[in-house]
Amino acid sequence: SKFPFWLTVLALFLLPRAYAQNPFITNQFTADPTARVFNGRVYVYPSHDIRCGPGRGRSGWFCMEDYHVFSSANLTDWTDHGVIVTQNKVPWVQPDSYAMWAPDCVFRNGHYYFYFPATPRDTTGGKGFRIGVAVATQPTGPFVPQPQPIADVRGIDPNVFINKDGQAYLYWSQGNIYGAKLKDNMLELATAPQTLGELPAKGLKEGPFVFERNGTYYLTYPHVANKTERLEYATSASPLGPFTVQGVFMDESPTGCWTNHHSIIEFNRQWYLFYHHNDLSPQFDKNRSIRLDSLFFEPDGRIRKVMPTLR
Ligand code: FUB
Repeated sequence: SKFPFWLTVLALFLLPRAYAQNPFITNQFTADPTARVFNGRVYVYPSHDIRCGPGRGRSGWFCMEDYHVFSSANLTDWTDHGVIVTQNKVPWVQPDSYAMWAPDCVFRNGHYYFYFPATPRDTTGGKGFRIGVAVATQPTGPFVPQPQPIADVRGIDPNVFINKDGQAYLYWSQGNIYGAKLKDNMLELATAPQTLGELPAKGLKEGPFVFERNGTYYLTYPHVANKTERLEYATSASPLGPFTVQGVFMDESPTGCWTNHHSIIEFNRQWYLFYHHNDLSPQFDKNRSIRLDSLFFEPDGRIRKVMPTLR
């Protein structure tokens, strides 16, 4: 009853394909995945792309009206927990604006804080995106939106990092990347917004995601250096910098999805990169889908380039 050699070869050939699973959410379009580990389970908070139509958003552009959360214990079987925040139930959001862009969610003091950008009803403080917070006691909600967006923040792509000393930081983008300390209530800035160091001067930088490993703070971000976004990173000895650019850890897509947007987690002693592409909508890159791949560090702390894997 020895296992035949040819069957071993066949199994080795088939196994990676059998387990490859990108894009890993296929029941809807998803983008901008922020992954977090809560209670030994991975939760992913992405944007939710839909198809625009007459009277529904701006044709040919991003169109998003709500957020779902997904979770998994093994990164293979995913549960869709349904809608957690929807545009017309947030008091400060312009109704039917279809601009619920890239979110984040963190846990602190018994509460889950969900940060999301959207366009406001009241533009007396200026046009453009603001960043709001919704609060829950479970990672799947119900999330209760705050009545107003965070004061003194204008921009998109919120990211929250909680340092090991307990201080929380908010990062966001508005062409460049900005950061500030958050108050303990997680709802207000404690310091004025600031830039973070010598990031590339040219080309859009957005989607910041900050994490710490072995005492080094990594600021990772999509950057348009050429035609489409590639993922780059910078490092610092402190959460607000100054950061020093280190390089690219995911190249531009050869098939031309204009955006990429990511997050990085360590789960069961392995690091993972969550990001997006337009696998389920090859003709229209504003209908995206989220992927994940393993991520590795060199012994000196540099991030090894991630090569996307596909189904
Ligand atoms: O999903 C809408 C926008 O596209 C995000 O806010 C950006 O980061 C880019 O992915």
